[in-house]
Amino acid sequence: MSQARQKLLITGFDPFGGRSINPSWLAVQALPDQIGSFDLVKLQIPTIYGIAAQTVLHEAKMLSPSVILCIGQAAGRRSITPEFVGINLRHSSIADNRDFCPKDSPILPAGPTAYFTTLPVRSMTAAMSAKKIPSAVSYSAGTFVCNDVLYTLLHHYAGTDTKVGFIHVPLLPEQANTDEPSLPLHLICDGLRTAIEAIT
Ligand code: PCA
Repeated sequence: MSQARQKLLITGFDPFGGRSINPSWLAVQALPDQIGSFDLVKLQIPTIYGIAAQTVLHEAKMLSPSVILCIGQAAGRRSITPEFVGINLRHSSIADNRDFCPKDSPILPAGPTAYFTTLPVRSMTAAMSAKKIPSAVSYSAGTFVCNDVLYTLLHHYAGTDTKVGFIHVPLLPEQANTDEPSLPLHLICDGLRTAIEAIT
C-alpha cells in the first residue's frame, strides 16, 4: 500500500550581511521535489525581522503543510545543525536587509520566553551522523532573523498538528574566508535530504 503524501514547506534565505550568496536557499533549490512521503514546496524568504516569518505564515496558510522546515546560513559552524529552541529575543550586531538592528527587544512582548522545536531533531541528527555527514543538535539559533522565524512559527503553531523546525547550515567553500569552516553544497543537500527522511 502506498504511503499518504504530505506537504512540507521548506524555506531558504536571501543573502545578507554583505555576502553575495546564501547556501540555505541554494541548498533548498537543489533538493528533489519529493523526499520520502513528503512533497516539498520551496520558498525563498527575505532576511528581514518580522517580514521573513510573515512570508512563511502567508504561504503556509494557503498550503496547510504538515511540516514547515526553515533553513539558514550560520557562518562559523562546521556541521548541519537542527535547532532545539527558539527564544523570544531580537538582538543583532549587523543590520537585516532593511537596515534594522534591534538591541535586546522581545519578538512578542507578551509571549513566552522560548519554544522547543516540534521536529525530531535527535533522529534527524542521528540519521545524518550515520551517513558520516557532519551534524549536531544546536541549542541556540541566535537572536537574528533565523531565530525570529523559528520562534514566531513555533508560537503560531503551538498546540496544532503542524510541525515546525529550523536547520542552520555552514558556509559554502566558495564564500568562506580562509579561517572560516565550510561544507560543500552536495553534502549540505545530502544532509538536508537525510534529515527530512528522518521526520515521521
Ligand atoms: N542566517 C541568519 C538569517 C538569514 C540566514 O541565512 C541567521 O542565522 O539568523
